[in-house]
Amino acid sequence: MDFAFHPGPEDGATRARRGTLVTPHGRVETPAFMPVGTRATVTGLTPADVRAAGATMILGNTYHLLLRPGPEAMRHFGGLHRFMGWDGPILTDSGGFQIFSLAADRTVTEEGARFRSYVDARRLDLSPERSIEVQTALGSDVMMVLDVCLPSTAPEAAVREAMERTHRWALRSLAARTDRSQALFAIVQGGLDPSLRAASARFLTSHPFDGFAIGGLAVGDTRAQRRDIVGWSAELLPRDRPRYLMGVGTPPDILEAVAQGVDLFDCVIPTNLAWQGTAFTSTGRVRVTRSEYRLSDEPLDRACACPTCALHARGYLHHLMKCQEPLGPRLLAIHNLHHYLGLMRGARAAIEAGRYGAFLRATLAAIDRHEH
Ligand code: PRF
Ligand code: ZN
Repeated sequence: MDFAFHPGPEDGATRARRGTLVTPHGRVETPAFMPVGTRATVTGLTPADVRAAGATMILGNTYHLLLRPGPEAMRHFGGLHRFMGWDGPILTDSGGFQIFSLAADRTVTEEGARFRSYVDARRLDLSPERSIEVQTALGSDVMMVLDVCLPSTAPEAAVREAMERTHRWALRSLAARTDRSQALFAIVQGGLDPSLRAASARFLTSHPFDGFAIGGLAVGDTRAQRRDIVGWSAELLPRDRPRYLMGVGTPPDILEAVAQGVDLFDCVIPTNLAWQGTAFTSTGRVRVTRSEYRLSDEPLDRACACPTCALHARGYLHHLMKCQEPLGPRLLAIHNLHHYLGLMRGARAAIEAGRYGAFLRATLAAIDRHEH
């Protein structure tokens, strides 16, 4: 089965919408959150854990997998799905963001990026064509174009140049795709400037991409700035293609973007914060390492039906984190993913019932009451 997107019912009062992605590895009901499996693993969790938490689609990273184990290994194992034992849909990021945020000794020209591998100090090249070639070896269901991602604070001339190069690279990526069963999404850039964002959305949507992402956010911008940019960008994206907000964010960020018509999300926050001992709950964040939880009999979240909350008290999780037992972050990551994916399930049900606005207000109020 090839890739397709079926837009579904709209909320009505907000711009939130239901939808279904159809991919060669199954269907994804949207709005959806993709757990991040950067190095062919959602750290500490098995594919069965990730599935049980309610995930249907996960994200992998071209940049990390190019460095190790490399595309030859990926071809040897028959692609990322088989390699990691995840048989559901996978979206792979292009490496664009990682080159600009992580790579050492980086030079970027019109041709592409050249940088040094953190694994063995080799010089590596990543051009738009090479990124597509690697994503083809990974065999992901959705590939992303290589883009130029600057900090939100970059000067206007640099933001414009980066956006224009992103556009040229997007067209080169489209021309480089060989396997039409792999979808290809373009990435809207343009920093915090409404007219650049609009120009980027207009340019990219005049070409036959399967979906459109909003990039360049959560890189030094505020929540209010993100909301504005998502609004300007989402408005100009076609209704019949999925809209994906890259690398965002906290539950309020995500739920607000759903109200603006965004369909897809990924973020390392729920899994990374688990490793630092932070849980997301229906009443806000809980830092389980704090001494006040040492003798707590409470589960992380009374409203949560996850295996962690069914069996374990905050006091036990506190103990595991204090002892640096690997089960501690694992139990927290399981809970956090259940929480995020439960919010998305709630959002989808609320949209279908035409009461997304009320769902959004109630969910944000429950978090705010406790976090402030
Ligand atoms: N581009 C790519 N991946 C990304 C982003 C981007 O702008 C972001 C936004 N900060 C997260 N991941 N290719
Ligand atoms: Zn839980």
